[in-house]
Amino acid sequence: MEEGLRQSLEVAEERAILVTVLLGGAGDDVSDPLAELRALSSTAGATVVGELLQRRAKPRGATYLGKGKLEELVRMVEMVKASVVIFDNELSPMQIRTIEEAVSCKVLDRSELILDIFASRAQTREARLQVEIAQLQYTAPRLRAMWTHLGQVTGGAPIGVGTRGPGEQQLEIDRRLVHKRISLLRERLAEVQSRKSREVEARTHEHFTVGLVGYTNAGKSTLFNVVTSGGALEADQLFATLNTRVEAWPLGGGAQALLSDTVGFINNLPHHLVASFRSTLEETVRAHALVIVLDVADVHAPMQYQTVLEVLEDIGARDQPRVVVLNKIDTLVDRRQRGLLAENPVPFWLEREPEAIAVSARTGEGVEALRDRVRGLLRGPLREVQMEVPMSDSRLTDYLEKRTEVLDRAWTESTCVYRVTIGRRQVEQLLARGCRFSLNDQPAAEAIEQLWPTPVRAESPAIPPHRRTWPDEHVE
Ligand SMILES: Nc1nc2c(ncn2[C@@H]2O[C@H](COP(=O)(O)OP(=O)(O)OP(=O)(O)O)[C@@H](O)[C@H]2O)c(=O)[nH]1
Ligand SMILES: [Mg+2]
Repeated sequence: MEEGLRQSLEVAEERAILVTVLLGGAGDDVSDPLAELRALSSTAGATVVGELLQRRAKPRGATYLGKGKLEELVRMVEMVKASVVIFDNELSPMQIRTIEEAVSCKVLDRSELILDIFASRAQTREARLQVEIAQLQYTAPRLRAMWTHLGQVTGGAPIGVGTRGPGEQQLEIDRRLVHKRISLLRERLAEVQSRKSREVEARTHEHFTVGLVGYTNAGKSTLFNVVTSGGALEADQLFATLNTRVEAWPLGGGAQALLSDTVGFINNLPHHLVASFRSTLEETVRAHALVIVLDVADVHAPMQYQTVLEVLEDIGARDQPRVVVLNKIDTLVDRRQRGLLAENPVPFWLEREPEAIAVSARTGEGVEALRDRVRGLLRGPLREVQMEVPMSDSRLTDYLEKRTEVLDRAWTESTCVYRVTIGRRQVEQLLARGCRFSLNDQPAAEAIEQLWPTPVRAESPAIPPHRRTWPDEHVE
């Protein structure tokens, strides 16, 4: 191997060949198996100059690709003058090294590519710490395999691992140092996260919080900007958003939620990476309700939805009510005319998710229906009740006048007796604020359970038998 093939894992401005090995009939139903890797590569800044696809029952141990295909790859690299080969499959450190030796250029796998994108996007201190930990965990073993080798070439002189990544001061990485560095970074991250955790907790306590989730590029940030005062980056690239952003979402009728926009999900996300990004997803886990955004104009939407359900299950976001949003409906006619979609996907989705709401975050169509649905979730099922409240509590009477439907009012000497239509969450909120009142002549706290019996939770949507596991983070 030439010196420095893996000095940097960056692919920006490199000429890339994309490779995927479809194992055991995988990808038969997918029209363009390299579409996502292509999008990831261009997001990372690479220019795709060639693509190679192989179907195999299982990977060939040493080189993943079959012998003939590897030779084809070698010729292709020479012909198109590629400087990097990117695999959609996850490769072992040894496989990377062997393939690099064969093709005489840098070889990356999908996870490393995603890490490179995350590294170039991370802006907050927290995101940078998370990315660096993930890179050290995922990349270090691979670098070690290369290390011994490069050590011979350079006489043991330090080699860089990428300027955006772990940083040049870690050039002399060895296993012990990596461990040490990771624990230091973890400590720093823990400090940042405990502060954030408290903030999330306070928010959840005081407000109705809604988390926007979905596959990367589904349109979460665009929807976020349409319904809030905005400020989130929208871009036609994968992982445009890495940091969580929270803004108020006015729901009409005086109701308001706090909406959070966060990092998108992707199929086969590197486990270590997600493990360290879990705190970013904490917002999601704790939200009172989730809005799942789906790009229904994408032919891969069913796989993407499946990924979203799996990730939600994995991070423990299981119990909140969910609203499924079928986004980008403004593009359907055009996409069908151009032959990119065989049929209108909306009926398919409505059959699967009858409560789903079709919207276009771009044109605003359907956004009002979404708002009304979320307002319904905020209030919970409404009940007509009689509320006796102290006249002196002007905050409470003000709340009832502005945020509930008042059907009748009567006054006693010191109280006001309202007939209102109100939701359970509203009542709970008032109690949490320390308001004192009776409901249907009973103390409010007791009446709640009678008026709104806690429902027996329905089974959550089908989750495939395969569940991603969260390996303990380690460098091995
Ligand atoms: N035509 C159309 N384009 C949309 C719509 N919603 C989003 N887009 C476009 O889709 C691309 C991705 O949108 P984002 O809002 O950045 O997607 P995201 O889900 O936040 O993506 P990540 O942050 O990368 O996970 C952008 O180019 C948007 O302009 C829509 O309803 N119609
Ligand atoms: Mg976004």
